[in-house]
Amino acid sequence: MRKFLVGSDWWTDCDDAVAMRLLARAHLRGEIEILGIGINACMSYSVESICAFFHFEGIDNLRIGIDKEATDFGGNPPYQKRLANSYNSPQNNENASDAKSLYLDILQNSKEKIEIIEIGYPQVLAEVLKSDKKLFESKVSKVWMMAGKWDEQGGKENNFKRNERSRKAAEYFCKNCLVPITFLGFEVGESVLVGGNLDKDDQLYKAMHDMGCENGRSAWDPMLVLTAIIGDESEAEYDMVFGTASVDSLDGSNYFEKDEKGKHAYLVKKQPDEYYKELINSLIK
Ligand SMILES: [Ca+2]
Repeated sequence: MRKFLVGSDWWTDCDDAVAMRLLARAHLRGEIEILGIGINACMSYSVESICAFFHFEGIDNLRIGIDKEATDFGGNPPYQKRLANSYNSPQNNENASDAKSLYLDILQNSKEKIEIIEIGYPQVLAEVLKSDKKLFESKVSKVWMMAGKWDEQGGKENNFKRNERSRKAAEYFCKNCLVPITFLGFEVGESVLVGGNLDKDDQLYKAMHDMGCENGRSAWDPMLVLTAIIGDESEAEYDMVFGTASVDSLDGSNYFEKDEKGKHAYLVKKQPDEYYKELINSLIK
């Protein structure tokens, strides 16, 4: 079975929650195994709320780590407080592991190769790579990232450009990671609005309602996660543009040098938006 480490900002936006629903369902169906989750934006209720979310999905005892220094992203998402208050979570920000230590521990102790999904800021990934490049390259077979804006040179997207740490981490990670990376960019998910079909007693509906997005939200994170679960970009109905991605740490802008032998690729939709929307909505309902 394919095994995943999952990084998420689990921050103010609810597209992470839609993505986590896809992951939870795939995990419960036995298609994939989630080995651990690393939260890379630290809010008051981060660990408690993600723990509560997975509890209501039917998954307890997930290993959850958090970057406790990442308190500088701002925002105060109401869905997290509501989730945290609705379940007495055994894990919280105080007793959770450091995300980098969690990743290193899981990589060190895994006999098989692991895939990494990142739907948030890249500083934990960059720190793991920096601290043990050999381990990373021997244990990680592929990285799937929602990041960047690839329909123009110099494009800017939140996960890379948010603050100095995310910008520096993005530059470092793109420059130094020799493991293949598939990027799903801002331009792919923006116009695909998912989650408008949920029942009102569904916790995911409530999270989206808290955000004012109960009629649907851009599917950046869900589209990336679903592609990773399928495990084949073409089967997930995307073309791949291969080459080498880079990020300028001064302003977070991203660039792409096309090369058929490149280790990086960004995704281009093969189907109209409606195709991805209906598929994701059917899987999260
Ligand atoms: Ca996210």
